[in-house]
Amino acid sequence: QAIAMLDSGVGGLTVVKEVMRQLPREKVIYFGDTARSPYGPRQPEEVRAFTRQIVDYLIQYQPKMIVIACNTATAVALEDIRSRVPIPVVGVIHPGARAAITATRSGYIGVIGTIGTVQSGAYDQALRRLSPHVEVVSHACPRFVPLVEKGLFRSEHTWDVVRESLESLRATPIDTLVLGCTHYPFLTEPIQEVMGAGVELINSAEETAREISTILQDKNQLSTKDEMPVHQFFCSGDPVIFQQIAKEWLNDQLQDVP
Ligand code: DGN
Repeated sequence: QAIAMLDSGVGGLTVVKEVMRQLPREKVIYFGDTARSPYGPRQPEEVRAFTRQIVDYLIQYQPKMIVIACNTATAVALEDIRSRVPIPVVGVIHPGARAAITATRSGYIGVIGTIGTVQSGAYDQALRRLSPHVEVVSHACPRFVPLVEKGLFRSEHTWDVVRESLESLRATPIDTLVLGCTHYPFLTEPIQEVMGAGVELINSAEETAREISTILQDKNQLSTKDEMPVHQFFCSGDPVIFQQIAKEWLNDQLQDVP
């Protein structure tokens, strides 16, 4: 049985990579809704409907778990999906919030994400539930996802966009910045450079993979197979660019993307 994962596009591959690293025996079935990306500017009801459709598709493979590897979808659809399927459903917001609380020294935490994620207030709530006195500065970066979906991780234009988008955050006293969109770890280098070494970036993928591991362990569902799993990747849009990005990002973790 596989772990089924979904995102609006290639962003969830940042979580896939960490699952492959921490849980190399687990088979992953991934769906990237590249044809309808970005989800960020869409209405919550629409994102919920898209998420349901993808889960209905993935559930045919009889996975042992669903991972919503998209902050925007986690923010508006996690509870809805949990109520619809009889298997564990993991989102990326709670693990990211937990990692940020562990990392911060000053108690000033920045969160960057899509418009949908920032407007939902999901990170503010998750962070304050864990630590009521924390100060949260949230900021939407709607120009990041389209660049990542085109595979433009290191272009001059990308650096300019990152610089412009983070300008207001640089003026705040945050010491920790949550990459509250699974696409953003693709831009770790420019984001870290622009924010400076004094700001720790939080990629929720690591913590999400740990949570997946804990749940599977508790349910005695960790794979014990000796042979390496064959993963499956699907996308709703252009498979060529998706495959290129998946190959580049997952490189050594992957031999071929079917
Ligand atoms: N990767 C998705 C997220 O984590 O919110 C988002 C993106 C999008 O479609 N804008």
